Amino acid sequence: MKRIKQLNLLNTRLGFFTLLVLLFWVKNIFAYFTAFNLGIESPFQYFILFINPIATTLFLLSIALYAKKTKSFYRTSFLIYFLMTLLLFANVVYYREFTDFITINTILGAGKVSSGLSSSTIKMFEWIDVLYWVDFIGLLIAFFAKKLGKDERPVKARYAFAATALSLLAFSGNLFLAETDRSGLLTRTFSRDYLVKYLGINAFTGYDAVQTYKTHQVRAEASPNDMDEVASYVKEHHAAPNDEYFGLAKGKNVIYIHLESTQQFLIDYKLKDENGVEHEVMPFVNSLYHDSSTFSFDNFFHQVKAGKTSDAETLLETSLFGLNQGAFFAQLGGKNTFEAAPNILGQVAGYTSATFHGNNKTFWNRNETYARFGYDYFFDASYYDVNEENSFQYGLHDKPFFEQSVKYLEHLQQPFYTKFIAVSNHYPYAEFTDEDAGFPLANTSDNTINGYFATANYLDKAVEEFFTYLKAAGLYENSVFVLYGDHYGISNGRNKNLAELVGKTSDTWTDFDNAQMQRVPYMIHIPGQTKGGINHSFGGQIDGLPTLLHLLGIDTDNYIQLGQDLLSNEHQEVVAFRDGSFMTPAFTYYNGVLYDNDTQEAMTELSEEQQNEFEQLQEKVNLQLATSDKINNGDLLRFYTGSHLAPINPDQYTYKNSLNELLTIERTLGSQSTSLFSKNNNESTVDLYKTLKYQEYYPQVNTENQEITSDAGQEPVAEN
Ligand code: GP9
Ligand code: MN
Repeated sequence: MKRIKQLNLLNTRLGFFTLLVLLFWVKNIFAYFTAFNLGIESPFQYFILFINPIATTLFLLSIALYAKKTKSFYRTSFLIYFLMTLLLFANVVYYREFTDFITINTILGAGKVSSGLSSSTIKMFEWIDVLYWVDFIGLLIAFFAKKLGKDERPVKARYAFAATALSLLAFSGNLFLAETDRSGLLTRTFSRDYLVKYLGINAFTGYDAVQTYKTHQVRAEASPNDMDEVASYVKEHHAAPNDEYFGLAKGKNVIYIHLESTQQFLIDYKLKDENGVEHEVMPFVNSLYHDSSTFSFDNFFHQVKAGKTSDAETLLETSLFGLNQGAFFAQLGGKNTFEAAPNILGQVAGYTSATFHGNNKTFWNRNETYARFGYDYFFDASYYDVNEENSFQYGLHDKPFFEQSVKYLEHLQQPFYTKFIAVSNHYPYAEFTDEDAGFPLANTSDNTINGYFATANYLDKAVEEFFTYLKAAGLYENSVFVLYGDHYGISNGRNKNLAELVGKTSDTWTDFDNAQMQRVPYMIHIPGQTKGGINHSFGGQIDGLPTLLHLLGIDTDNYIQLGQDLLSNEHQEVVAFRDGSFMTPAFTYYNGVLYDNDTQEAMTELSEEQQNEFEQLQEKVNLQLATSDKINNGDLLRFYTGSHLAPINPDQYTYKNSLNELLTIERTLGSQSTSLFSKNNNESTVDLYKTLKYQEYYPQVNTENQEITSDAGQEPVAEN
């Protein structure tokens, strides 16, 4: 009898180990499909999802294999299995409430968890959750009832080692596949969803633990003295507001419009189709650009790095840089103290703040970062009707995005500070396949470039429709609009293919040209005033916040901002790129080479005077970047009291049930409510929104003599 038992595979240590690995794997896959929404887009991603629990499960359980004593083998196995199950289970329950995964900070702080838990602990559990524990309990019972034999023989060390080695190998393979599908996964950390989707919950938690530990170390070393140094730097560099413009937009609503991947060269750009007919890419944005109510800038540069969109948000809303490595939002957005625009405007001028964006809230860790920026509301993908037809990899397309946003916007108390993050004009600039197709594609050897103009045109139309609504609804006149490009759309690696389209040649294209391409649109449109125009002053995204605050009549001298008001007479025209390159009206310093902007040539020999000037500029740039890093890495703003802003409690922002919250506020305020809805006699303005597909703007002509397909470059026959 004993013999038979021993032959039974499950009664051996290796058999038991294998059983645990298999059971956990199944549980994990079950959770992937029933509890989480991971946005799987291809069979390849399904494959990665299927295999990703294996490596870490093997690794963790293999630890028990090293135990010699019988008791310690089984104890360790059960313990590890219990902990893995607990982690999975906790994530399942947490996700149900927060649509997010548990971070080490959440566990340590437990603020968010407990605030969610306390309100409805019981409600958070569902019967199905029992499934995560039945196997564990079943195994325990079987074990103590001696149905599961104890194997007294230790696993040979080389087998234990082989299991660990196999798990590491499996992990490298997993990581390789993940990187093939989504490069920069670990360096850029797009979102927690991505880490789980590609590497699994255990790996995500481990990764998060390492990151948390690293940031904790740096922070622990920072002291209030560091803050004093920073404060004196900021004081010295502060550019006083220009009286002519200070307060020009005081009290107005702020509407930021994020023009995804839009470069300055698209402004006034006309794309020639194959018949030589020119098509203006962004006619509506151009009309704003040339309007005397708009402060437009044509030497404005993006300053982002790996955090792309989120870095632009950091720059524009905190006047600090992102990090030189990785995404700032992901690494520190959920941990740091900020003096961000929504917080300042909320506390100083009574603004209500909201971000609108048709992607999941955890992308770029926005949900955690926005809470620390002081955003009252965040309408992410969960607030929109997103389906396969109206969306792509990065979320809801721009036309339905703006259209569906207004049902929330109309309930915001005024004045409000809002940000609309469009996304359709995002790499890979895929051709529209429905009635939104029609704008001509460029004809280069690079499909990414070819599609760029059509998606930018789509964005332009989406913005125009939004403006048309705002005018009809009566929000336009009392709002100030900030339109900005977040970063390049065409990367330096592709620019040679773009050269011909921007009046250059690929043979003579240099890094000088690459640097010039980092210009992005920046315009502040203030209906009713006429002091605008195209300003040629050199500046960057870091300068956005003081510029805007001064226009809103808010002094910035007590805030820790590294940029300078672009309209100030004291504004210095030195634009730092995140890697230490820079741009001034006279020089371009890019990838280690200094160029003369007039000759566009590299300056190989510098006079002593030029050398000095160069060194001074470089020092200035490095100091600005280093100061930003010091603030961000040391979380120095937690020590700063000079701004007199009350500290933020990020746990108060859950970004759930926001519409209900807004309606309650409206009701409570009654006749004092300043929302558009209330001002409109409690009637919705949603019906004022008109949206058309491209082919409705440009109906196809189809007569006997002429047969013109939509992509043959037909001139528009109707604008509306
Ligand atoms: C994703 C969107 C795109 O939500 O904002 O971000 P990007 O890839 O441009 O940084
Ligand atoms: Mn972007």
